[in-house]
Parts: sequence; structure tokens; C-alpha cells
Amino acid sequence: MLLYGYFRSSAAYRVRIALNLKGLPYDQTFVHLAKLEQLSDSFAAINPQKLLPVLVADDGSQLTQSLAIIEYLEETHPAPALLPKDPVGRARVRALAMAVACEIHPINNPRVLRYLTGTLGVTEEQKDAWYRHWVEDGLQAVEKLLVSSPATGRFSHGDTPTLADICLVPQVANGRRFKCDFSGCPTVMRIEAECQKLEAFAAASPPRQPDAE
Ligand SMILES: N[C@@H](CCC(=O)N[C@@H](CS)C(=O)NCC(=O)O)C(=O)O
Repeated sequence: MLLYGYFRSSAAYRVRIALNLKGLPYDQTFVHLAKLEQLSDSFAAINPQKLLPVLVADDGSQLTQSLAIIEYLEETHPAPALLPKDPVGRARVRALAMAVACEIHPINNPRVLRYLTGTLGVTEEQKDAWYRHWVEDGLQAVEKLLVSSPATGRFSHGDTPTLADICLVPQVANGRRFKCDFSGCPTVMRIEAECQKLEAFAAASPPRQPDAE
């Protein structure tokens, strides 16, 4: 398999973690987001959304959207499972994943931040305040979801890593870059630290990617 990624892309980071947890070998090709390579005609021909990641599957299919890619990996390589077996547990894990991937991440990704500063004339300080507000607000909501459920264990759901952790860890990493205040999220931070003890997570981290700067 071939992953189109970028060391700082948190959506690509999710897929790297999933591939590592499942022990699947993959090659990477890099699209430099800060240099706007994702806007090139050649990349737009691969993903018209001009977003990372893209996974080229073993049969040559080009898959987009990190959650869809991870569900594809789950269906084609079921072990180790990244979703629990019971429907309620699966719904909970997907909800936690979406709390990050659908509510926090989309309003903070580079194209939104570029629009704020470039088109709307927002200052760098205001842009950073926007970023921090939505990450802190979103992760505090995740914190409440985690604290209020007996299903939370060593990880977000039970004692093995799931899709929820796969989304959480890259979001925390991104938040650190923008100096977010995580003091309202002790459980999120505990789980993030627990995940980092696993090589599958650590090896997927931005500084360990070949294109890291
Ligand atoms: N929902 C998408 C989000 C993809 C996304 O926002 N990717 C970012 C990097 S994390 C990107 O490529 N941004 C390009 C840009 O903002 O110009 C997914 O989960 O794959």
C-alpha cells in the first residue's frame, strides 16, 4: 500500500497509526502542505478534495477520507480490531472519533486557517485564538464523554486502542503545536500518554516521519 501523507497532517497521522497497529507495511509519498502542493493539478487528479491522506490499496484503488480508509483497513484486516464487537461499543467509539474528526479538526485545518488570514484579514494572533478555542472546547467535550462512561479504560474504550484513540492522539499533537491549554482534559492527556507508550503510535508521530522538518 502507498500512503500520500505529510508529517504534520493529523488525518494522515491517523492512518499511519492504524496501519502500524495492524502491522501492515506501507510506503509513503509526501505532499508538502505548507508549500501548497495539495493544490497542484497533479494531486487534484488523485484527490479532487485536495486533502490528505490518500491510500492506494493493494488492488490500486485510491481511497480518501481517513475514517473511511481506517474502516477499509478494519474490514480487510480485522485483527487486531480497532472497533469493539458490540454495536453500542462500536457506536461509542465512532462517536468519540467523530467528536474529533468531524467537530474539531475540519474547522482548524490549513485551508480554513489560510482563509481566515488570507481572505478575511484575520491577524496571526486571532487565527491562533480561533484554533485554540475550538480545540480546547472540543477536547473538553471529549473529556466529559470519557469521564462519564464506565467503558473508558486504559484507552478511550476499554484496554485496547481503538479508532477513538487513533483520532485523539493526532489532535492532541496538533493542539500542542498551537500551545493549547489542556488543563481541562486530564483524562484525554492520560489516554494520550498511554497511547504514546505503544510503538504503533510513537512510530506514526510527526517527528519520526521521513519528511519531518
Ligand atoms: N476529513 C478528512 C480531512 C482531511 C484534511 O483536512 N486533511 C488536511 C491535512 S490534516 C489537508 O490535507 N489539508 C489541506 C489544506 O488544508 O489545504 C479526513 O479525515 O481525511
